[in-house]
Order: sequence, then C-alpha cells, then structure tokens
Amino acid sequence: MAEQQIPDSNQAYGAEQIQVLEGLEAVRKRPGMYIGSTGPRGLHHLVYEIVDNAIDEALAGYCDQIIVDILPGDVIRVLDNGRGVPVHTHPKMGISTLTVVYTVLHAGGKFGGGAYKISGGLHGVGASVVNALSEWMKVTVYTEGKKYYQSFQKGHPDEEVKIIGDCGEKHGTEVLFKPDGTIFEELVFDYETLLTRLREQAFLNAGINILFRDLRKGEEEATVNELHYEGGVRSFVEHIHKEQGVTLLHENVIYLSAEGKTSTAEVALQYNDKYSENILSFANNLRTIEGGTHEVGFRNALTRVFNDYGKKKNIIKEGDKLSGEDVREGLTAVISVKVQEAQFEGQTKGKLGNTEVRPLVENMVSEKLGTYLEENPAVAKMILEKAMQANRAREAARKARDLTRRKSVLESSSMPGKLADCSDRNPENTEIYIVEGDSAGGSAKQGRQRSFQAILPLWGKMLNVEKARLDKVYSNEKLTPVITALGCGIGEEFDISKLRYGKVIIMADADVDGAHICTLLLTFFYRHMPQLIEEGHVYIAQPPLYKLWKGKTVKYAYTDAERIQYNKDFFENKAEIQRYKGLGEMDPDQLWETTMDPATRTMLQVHMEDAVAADTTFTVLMGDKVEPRKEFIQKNAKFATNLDV
Ligand code: 28F
Repeated sequence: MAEQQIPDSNQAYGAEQIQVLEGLEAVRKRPGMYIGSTGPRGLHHLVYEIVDNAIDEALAGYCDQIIVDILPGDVIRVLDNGRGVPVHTHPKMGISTLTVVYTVLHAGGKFGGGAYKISGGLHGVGASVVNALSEWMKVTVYTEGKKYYQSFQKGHPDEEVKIIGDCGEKHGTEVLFKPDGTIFEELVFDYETLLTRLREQAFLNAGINILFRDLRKGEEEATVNELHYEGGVRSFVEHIHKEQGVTLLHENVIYLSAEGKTSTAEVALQYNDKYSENILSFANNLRTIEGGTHEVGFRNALTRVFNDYGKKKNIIKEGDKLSGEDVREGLTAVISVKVQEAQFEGQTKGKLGNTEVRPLVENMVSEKLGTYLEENPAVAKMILEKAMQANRAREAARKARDLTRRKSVLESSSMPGKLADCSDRNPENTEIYIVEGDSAGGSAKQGRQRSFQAILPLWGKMLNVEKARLDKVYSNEKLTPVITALGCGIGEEFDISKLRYGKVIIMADADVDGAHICTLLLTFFYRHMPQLIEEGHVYIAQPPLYKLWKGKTVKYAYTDAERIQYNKDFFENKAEIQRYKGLGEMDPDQLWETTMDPATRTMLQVHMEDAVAADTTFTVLMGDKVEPRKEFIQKNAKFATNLDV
C-alpha cells in the first residue's frame, strides 16, 4: 500500500486556511452559540461531541468498543476501534482530512455523505468546536499499520500530521483534550453526569460497548462502568423501573420496531402502579424534550389501540372512551427514531419536525401493539383495568373541580380566605410566598411589601400527590387554595399564561418538617404543574439558621460555615448566638430583612437538570416503596447539607 500522502507544511495560506482561522476565532469569541453555555453543561457537551463521533462510527458498523476516560487534570480521553479518521490529503482543502475534521467547522463526519448523516451531537457542530475550546488536543489515528498523530492548541495545529510508529492490526481513533480554562468557568467533570448520558447512548445503540473510567485518583481507586445493553431501549425501560423500585403491571417490556425508507423507529413500553407517566423520546440519539412527530404518532396510536381493543373485547362499555391521559397513567416508554435529515424545531431545538416520522410510528404502534394485545390478553386486561380506574378518577376529579369552582363563585372572593394578596396585578412584578405555619404566615404578612408580595399561609402536612390520583388533589383542602391562588389550573387544564405571580416562593422552617413540606409542594408542582418548574418560576426561600450579635453588631448566618466565619471576622472573642428553630421566631422586620427583601435575600431557584432523574427522584422519595428510598438516600446523602438530624 503506497505511503499516505502527507501534504508539505509550507504551502501559502490559501482561502481555506483563512476560513479555518476565522471559524476557530468565531467559536472562541461566542462559545455559547456552539455549545449552549460555558458552564458545567457546556463543559460536558464537549465530551458528548467527541463520543458522538465514535458512536457514528459504530452506527456505520465499523466500531464496537469505545473507551471514555477522565484523566488527572480533568483531561478527557476517548478511544474507539473504528476505521480511524482518514489521514490522506483532502481533495478540496489540500491538507490532511484529519486536520480538516478537527479545524474546519461542520467538517466532521456529520456533514459527510453516507452513514455519517445519522448522528447525534450538538446538531453536528463536530469535533472542531471541541478543539477550538480546548487548551490542547492530541489526536492519534491507527490505520493501515501506522500510527498518525497531530496535536493542537486552542484549535491551531502545532504541526502537520506525522507518522509516529507502527500499530500492526490495530485500528481506530484516539482523542485527548483539556478544556480551555480561559473559556470555561468550571473545569471539573462530574462522573455521574457523564455516566447518565453515556448509559443513555448505550441504551439507544443496542450492542455498543462503552467502557467509562474515572482515573483522576489513579488506577487503584478508579471508578469503572462497562455500559453494554444488547436489549437497547428495552434495557432502558428496565433500568428506569429498577431504579424506581416500582411494582410492574406486566413482567415483560413491550418492544415495537419499524423501518422506513429514510428512517427507523423503536418503542419500548411497560406499565407500573404509579399515577404519573414517563415518556422519553429521542431522535438520532438526542433527547427531544419538546416531543415532536414521533411522540404525536405514538400517543395517537396508543390511545386508539387500547380503545379499539377494549371495545372489541367488551371491556369498555359502548359510549365510554379512554383519554390519552388515562391510557398513559403508569406508563414508562422510550421512543427512539433515527432519521437521515433530522429537523429539530422549538425554542431549544428539542422538538422533532420530520413529518414522515409520524405515520411511521403511528402505523407501527397500531399494528404491532394491537397484535401484542391480541396475543397477550392477560396483559391487555391489566393495563385496560388501570386505564379505566384512571378514567373514573378523572371523572370524579372533574366533579370535585367543578364543585370547588361553584363554591368559590358562591363565596365573595374567588381567592382563598387565607391569601393576603398583593396590589400589583402584573405577574412580571409579583411573587407569592407559600408559608408553612400560621405564625410565620402572620410575620410574613406584616413584614412583606404588599405592592408586589402575596402571602398564602399553609398549615400542617398536605397530600402526597405521588400516591394520589387527580380526584384526591381537587378534594384536598390544603392544595386547592394553592391551585386557586396561582390561578393557572393543573394537569390538562394548566395554562401558564394565567399564572398570577412571576415567582412562587416556598418558605418553610429550616428543619425536617419544613423540608418535608417543601418536598410535598415540589412533588405537587412537578406532577401537576411541571411547566412551573421548567420555566423557572419556583423558588425556595433561605431563612437564616443563626443570629449573631454583640452590642450593636448583628449578623445573620445561613450556614454553619458562615456562622464560624462571621464569629472570626466580626466578633473577635464571642458573640451571642441564637439558632433559629423556625420562621415564627423572627419578628416581621427581621423576616423581611433576612429572607424577603429582594435586595438582600438569597433564594434557591428550582430547575430540572434532567427530567429522567427528576421522575425517579420523586418516585423513589415520595413513592410507597421503602427499600429504593433507603438506597436513594444513602447514595445521595453526600449531597445533603444542613441536615437537621
Ligand atoms: C475518539 C472519537 O471521532 N471516530 C471517528 C471516523 C471514521 C471516519 C471518519 C471519523 C470526513 C468527512 C468522512 C474512516 N474511513 N472517535 C472518532 N471515526 N470520521 S470520526 O470520516 C470522516 C470523514 O466525511 C471514516 C472511511 N470513512 C469514514
């Protein structure tokens, strides 16, 4: 085999080279445009981008082993056993294709021809973005018995591609890179974050082998996970149910698949005894958080198949009809489609637009799920019975809701009696504090700014909605005031445009009871008003734990560490210290100054890093299975601070 042509290094800067330089500078000037953010999420996207290239090589059928290592100094190493990035001279660019792939924007496999079209990544920004945002990158290609090597600094090649040795039969690509500390605020990789995403990729690409190791503490103390699931999306559903420890309605995951001309579709589904639904959809290995044509096709067919089967078997009475929500209660499903020219729409490009996918999924589910139910009547009956219970509860909920409405219409004001409303009616300026306990509620009402702050006192423990259907929610006298005060309804009635306050702030005691009330409210918001959390309206007030004073000097500490620090900084010998046991111990102006004044308060904004993790968290923490909760708390205890044990 003739030696690979390696172009000479002293050619003049052609138009292409100038384009390369401009491209790299553009990425370094506005990294957020290419990787979303320069925070932790952007940092972790760098890994996904490189790994997606290896997965593309696997999708093309040439690689079945990928190794991902976190090395000391937060360096990432990705190695695959594919064909190796081509090193020959690129016909158009006149330089090695390897250099093109790592320095020209959108030049990677994503935009080439053939199998390289089906890929995930940040919509194919390619490895050149990772290179541009790395302090350095080292690429080694094993191909045709030779080891080729090229290193870069901030995307710029240190020298031409060179042969650094022989490699026998070995083949593949290895990339090492260290993210640029002048671009990223945070350089520490989180093992669990990467593990979740790599495990997802192994589920979505059945049979692929990903070895993921954390070698930052050396080989002896390495954390190692081998991610390999022949069952693909079926294993994904099994994994979710295993983590949640839920009771299953039927033993086997139902698996459906279909091939179209330019796309493939797979669905794995299984029912559990919960009242919520958990449907995850993906297109080209990318999570489609806003749904799209694949999810629409799935939902339509699912509802139709169960209604048709139920009527045919006289399980559903004439005139009755199950709604989409009824047939999805207790459902965990993973929908994965792979399309040649994926069209992503929506605010965060999280919605699949390809029209050809909807009939592909809809027909697949109609035919294949219909057949499955005919062949498994016992399973069909279990699922239908649960759906019909959901239907009856929904009917009851409608009645309870209408009753509450009629009652509140009859009453003078349609707002709950306990609500101390604010005068401003523009949600952009207003906030509502949901306060635990009447005494704290009293202090809050006196201490607040009534122009933009509303107060709704709650008393005692409220319903744990994780274990209750909608009808129980509407008839719960602790939750209905919250629903009425917020004004935007719940579940299928929810309309964020009717939200009466821009911020919904939970204010509870900094003790175990307060934490429980806070969790119950978060469970309610997550299960029945998830958009409230997704759009960042939910906050948790942070009252001080300690008051330190000596003479005229008063300081409030919000953590034990702060208390110790303040003692040193402001009170050389000792200060008087009061440990606040509850909000009620603060008088109104203390509560205002420490916890409610926008100028001085600190609050935690609640957001959902990962919807899959959120569903599991609430299911395990609030569900009725003790064992998974114990495991979850033990596994996550290291993250809990200020635990009032
Ligand atoms: C460590 C991460 O990036 N693996 C990759 C390949 C293989 C080919 C390829 C990649 C540019 C425009 C095609 C080899 N032989 N792992 C990786 N493995 N890219 S990235 O081609 C990119 C070309 O179109 C490859 C024949 N065809 C493709």
